[in-house]
Amino acid sequence: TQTSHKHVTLLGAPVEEGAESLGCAMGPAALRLAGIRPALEKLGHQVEDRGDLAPENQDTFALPGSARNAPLIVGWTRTLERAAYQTLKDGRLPIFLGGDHSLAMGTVAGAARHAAEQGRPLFVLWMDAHADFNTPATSPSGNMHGMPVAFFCGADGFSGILPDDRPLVAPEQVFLCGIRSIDPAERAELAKAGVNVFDMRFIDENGIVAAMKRVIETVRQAGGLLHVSFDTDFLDPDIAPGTGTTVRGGGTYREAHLVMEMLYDSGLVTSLDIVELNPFLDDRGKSAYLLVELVSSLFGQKIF
Ligand code: HAR
Ligand code: MN
Ligand code: MN
Ligand code: MN
Repeated sequence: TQTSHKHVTLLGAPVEEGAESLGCAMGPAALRLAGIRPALEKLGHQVEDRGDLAPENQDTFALPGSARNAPLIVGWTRTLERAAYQTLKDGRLPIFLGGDHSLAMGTVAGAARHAAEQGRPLFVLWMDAHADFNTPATSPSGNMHGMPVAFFCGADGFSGILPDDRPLVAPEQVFLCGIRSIDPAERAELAKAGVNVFDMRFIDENGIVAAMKRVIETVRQAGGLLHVSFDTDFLDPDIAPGTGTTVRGGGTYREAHLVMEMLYDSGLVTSLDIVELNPFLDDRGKSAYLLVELVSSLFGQKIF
């Protein structure tokens, strides 16, 4: 509505080298073509599109262990950390158009710096089939889109990417939702760290509303800020085929919309990533259009 409109900034992050198969670099273009800007404007929001960002050059940086394309991903992390921090500081709500999920190393770190400056806790809602809690030491693939949650929770193995005193996110302030694929070492580290996990079994048994109520209540009671990181593969592959690492048994059409509707009603969301859309794998824009629909629900689109 006009009275509660947001000042939204779209930022394209065409990074694809954190994933196994290429194509995510076309994600920002596909989300724009599917109408993300007019969808937000129709809901009364003020929207600026800053176009696509480019990574700063880090081609001398190396990480020990298994981390493919680390120099490039580190460049992206530093660029996106600053972009997220600055956009939030300007009082705007950034929507990062991915790009593979490694981009959240930067976006969440930047949101964490902003939250720390505000003296408020940052919470992260991670909608995903995967936990993305590998490190260069545990990753079976070396793909850095499987690592961002471990990175911003402060796991070992990422030193030097950002200054050592960078604000982290406490694992207890991270909620993974929709999880149905975890690697063995990743599972062990995740449990040790104490990240909150609403896996698909929890959702099947209790409903997605129970999970969302817990997230929203926790953030509200803590007076926190909330970053939502939405991986296309949270969704069931039948409704969102356009992503590189589909896992069957995912979120349904209505579950996904309901999450977004509840988040809108909460008024708590302060930053957003839309990631892992691979238009090369999509079916005539089906996944891109669905993601734009979901963003509309997150920004106030009502059924009735
Ligand atoms: N766990 C696997 C790995 O680390 C795959 C995880 C990455 N896939 C994603 N991220 N799409 O959510 O290699
Ligand atoms: Mn205004
Ligand atoms: Mn992911
Ligand atoms: Mn995933």
